[in-house]
Amino acid sequence: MGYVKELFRSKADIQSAEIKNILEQHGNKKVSDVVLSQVYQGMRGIPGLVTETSLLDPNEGIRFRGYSIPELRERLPKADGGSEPLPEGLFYLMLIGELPNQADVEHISATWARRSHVPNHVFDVIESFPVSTHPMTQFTAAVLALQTESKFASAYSNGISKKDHWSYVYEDTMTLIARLPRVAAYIYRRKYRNGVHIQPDGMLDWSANFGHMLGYDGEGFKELMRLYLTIHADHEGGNVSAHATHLVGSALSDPYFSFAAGMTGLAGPLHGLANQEVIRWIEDMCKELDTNLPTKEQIAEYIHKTLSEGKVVPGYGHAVLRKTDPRFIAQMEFAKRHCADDPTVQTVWNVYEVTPPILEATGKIKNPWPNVDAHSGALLKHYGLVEEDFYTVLFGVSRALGVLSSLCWDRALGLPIERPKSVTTEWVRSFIGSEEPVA
Ligand code: CMX
Repeated sequence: MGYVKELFRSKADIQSAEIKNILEQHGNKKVSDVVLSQVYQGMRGIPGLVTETSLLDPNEGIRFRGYSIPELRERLPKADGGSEPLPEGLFYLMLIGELPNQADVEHISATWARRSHVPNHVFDVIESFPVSTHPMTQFTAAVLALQTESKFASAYSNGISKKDHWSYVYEDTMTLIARLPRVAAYIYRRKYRNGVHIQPDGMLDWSANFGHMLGYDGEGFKELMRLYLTIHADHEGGNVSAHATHLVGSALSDPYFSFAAGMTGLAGPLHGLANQEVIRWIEDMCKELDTNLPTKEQIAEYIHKTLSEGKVVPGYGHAVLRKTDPRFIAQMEFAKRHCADDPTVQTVWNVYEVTPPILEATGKIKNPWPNVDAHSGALLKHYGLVEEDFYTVLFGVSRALGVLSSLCWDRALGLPIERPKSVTTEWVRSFIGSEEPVA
């Protein structure tokens, strides 16, 4: 057993014992009151699951094991000559609960590089799709094709003790994360670069190697990838991709099945696909106005038009956040250092000035501020990655770090199958004491 796995096991053993005590002593303590509007409207604000890896504060934003994004940018180990955190370090932090040192991060990097070989049948599955197929469809199918390698699935069918589930889930997690950049880069090069593929470079860190396989070897892009793959990794447990992964995993579906479920959720335009939608929205606006730098007045008018057509302004709003997303701010800071003159970046900043008061004035949008997706596309575009259909795949590669480290915790803590109660409107009528439909 590698030392990270052993460390994880010892941390999980301690935490399992603590949770047992908590439940014995406080299991009947009331956590919240639930009102009918929450039942109908997406279960907002109901604390209904435990996710150890990160916690979201509506005003402050995300903290990973207690560390904010600015703190992580300072304190996580960096690549030689780089100034952005290595996502390997964030994975270690989410899994173990402590900041890693340089050697820990190098160990994770080396483990992933060693396990990164993708079996040929996965490429065959990708090749079986028409090239025009959306990259998220190809990506999700490729994750399912990788499932043939699941150590958890084969161990389970051979008969293993519940106590050992975590160990196989851990192995699948490490292998799946190791292989995702190669799979994603293959889809990119197939769809947008005439199938001319680039072999991995095992000497590079996970993000730099991903950039290399995509065809972007410049230092700026590698730094962007390190930041991007860090900040998109986790957003506590209730968001669609994290929750879907956790839910499916609770049936003891293996990490490949569970992650594929998370990715089909990430592919929705109200969640991860919003990064694609933001760039499309900006490009449509620029095309309509015949400019690459619309004025603030023109942007305001375009927002009103979007709202009047019954559409959402992509990249704005959030189910939990009530302030500007610190992931947006981290990208804005990166852009200020690397590409402040880029017209799309400037448009994103102008949209940021104009949008919140307009959304606020509608009186119904609870959070008028930008989320992570409002900025990411402009940065990718700046470095030449202009194919916006691919953006959600990048999000997905990053999201694997959070949802799969969480899945290791789920199995190590022996969390049961998830099965909330649902009710019917007929049940609600009788609950509120009405025999007829409420007029
Ligand atoms: N533009 C226009 N209308 C918006 C809006 C936006 N950006 N954000 C919310 N609204 C609307 C909702 O559609 C809802 O309208 P109805 O009452 O007519 O149905 C109303 O405002 C209230 O919604 P809310 O409670 O403020 O927001 P929700 O928690 O229901 O939804 C979210 C959150 C993210 C789905 C929503 O803000 C949205 O659709 N934003 C645009 C898409 C987006 O950027 N998604 C990415 C989120 C981050 C991520 O997961 O990656």
